[in-house]
Amino acid sequence: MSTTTVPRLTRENHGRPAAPVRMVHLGVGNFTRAHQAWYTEHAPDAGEWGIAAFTGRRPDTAEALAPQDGLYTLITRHADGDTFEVISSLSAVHPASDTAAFLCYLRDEQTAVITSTVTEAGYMRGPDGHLAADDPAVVADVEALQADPEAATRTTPGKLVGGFLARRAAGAGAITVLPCDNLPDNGPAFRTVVTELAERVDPTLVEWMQENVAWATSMVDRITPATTDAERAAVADSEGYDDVSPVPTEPFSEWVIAGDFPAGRPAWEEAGAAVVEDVHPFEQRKLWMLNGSHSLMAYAATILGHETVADAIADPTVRGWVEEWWDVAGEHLELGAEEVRGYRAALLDRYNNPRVRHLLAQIAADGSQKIPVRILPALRLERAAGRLPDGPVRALAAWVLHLQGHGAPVKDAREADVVAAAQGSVAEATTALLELLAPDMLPDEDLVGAVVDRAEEIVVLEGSAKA
Ligand code: CS2
Repeated sequence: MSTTTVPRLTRENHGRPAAPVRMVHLGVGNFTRAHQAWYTEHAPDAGEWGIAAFTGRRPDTAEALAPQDGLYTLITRHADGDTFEVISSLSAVHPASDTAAFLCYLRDEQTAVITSTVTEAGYMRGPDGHLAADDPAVVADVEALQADPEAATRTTPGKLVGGFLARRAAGAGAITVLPCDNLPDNGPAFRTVVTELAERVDPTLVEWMQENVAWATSMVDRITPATTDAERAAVADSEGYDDVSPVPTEPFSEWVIAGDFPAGRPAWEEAGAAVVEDVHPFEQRKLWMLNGSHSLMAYAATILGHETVADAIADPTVRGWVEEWWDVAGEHLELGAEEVRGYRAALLDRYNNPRVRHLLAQIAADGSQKIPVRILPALRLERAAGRLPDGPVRALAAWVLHLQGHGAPVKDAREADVVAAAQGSVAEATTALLELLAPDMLPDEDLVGAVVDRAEEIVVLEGSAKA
């Protein structure tokens, strides 16, 4: 069946009626659609909790989903076949530039939760965790909001400050911000940058935020590759309708949430989410074990010529590097050894799923934001204990090589800074990059020497892989 002869997916022929908007999502992409929107779809009160989603880096999602009334197909790729499901939770999808719509939702007391997947870079934070106040986009947002509280903004913290100004003016009351990005302590991290931006725009707003904004924290997990024509064709063939924007994902999913929801939230726990007192042990396990090994493979394995996670983990050399990293990272987790073992085994199964084509080049993006939270914390703890294990050192070495032109192409929110720092020898590059992102780890000649050694090894293997 060809995609041109089948009807377009719409609410007239599929899914549920749009639920009233009670949540606003910032940064809608494939991950949100496989994760938060899927949990909302499966909550028993889904009919009361519509999401108004705003695009982030990919405005075309709004164009693709508008003719489909926000509907799309989630394709769950099991190792032995696909299952298809229409997700109806996005009641509206707007381009990031639609400030008027965003402010309108924020003025509505029915809006109870703001979720975000704006990537690590979207928080506009410096290496010390504070707002990157000198960043030109932040400066522009502060000036714009001082001049006009309804101004269009460029950054996520700026957008929230504008939204809170509107909510305060409307007297719409309490709201929860629930970040869904791969950052440690994402709630407090978000609160810090937004509060610091608010202080610059209107210090009285900070008081209002203290009384009215709850900052929840969450760990999110579901491996979700980008969509290709193969998925569009698979939906048309199997389901008999045309969906220009289906989302492929893996069967596994996890969401661990802590925080207060004074204005309510969907019953996500009924859909499999875990609501806990403290997200930290779960988030550390996921960030270090999953995301850390992802970043290691994204740099090191692309240098050896691998394209996907499944290709990379099937290579015994890469698998050995991943295991070595897990040995080190696992030592520092707050969870017990048994749990760490089980988690490692589950990760190997997930990585080995050949039907999830997860491109390493996609994971390689934004290393400046990822290496400091995925790899450096365990390396820092090892150095404090006087050790210098290969696992994290190799990940750092592979990232330095990547910035010097090896393996996956460089795409980074701080591309100009990190590429400039990576000039010169590996030793010089390592020192300059640590100065930029983790100055507390310097000076450390032994570490720099070890990075040089691991980098040399990788370059030798790169030569043999190409031969
Ligand atoms: C990946 C994550 O692109 C990346 O940096 O490590 O998107 C990863 O696939 C998700 O966090 C899995 O939950």
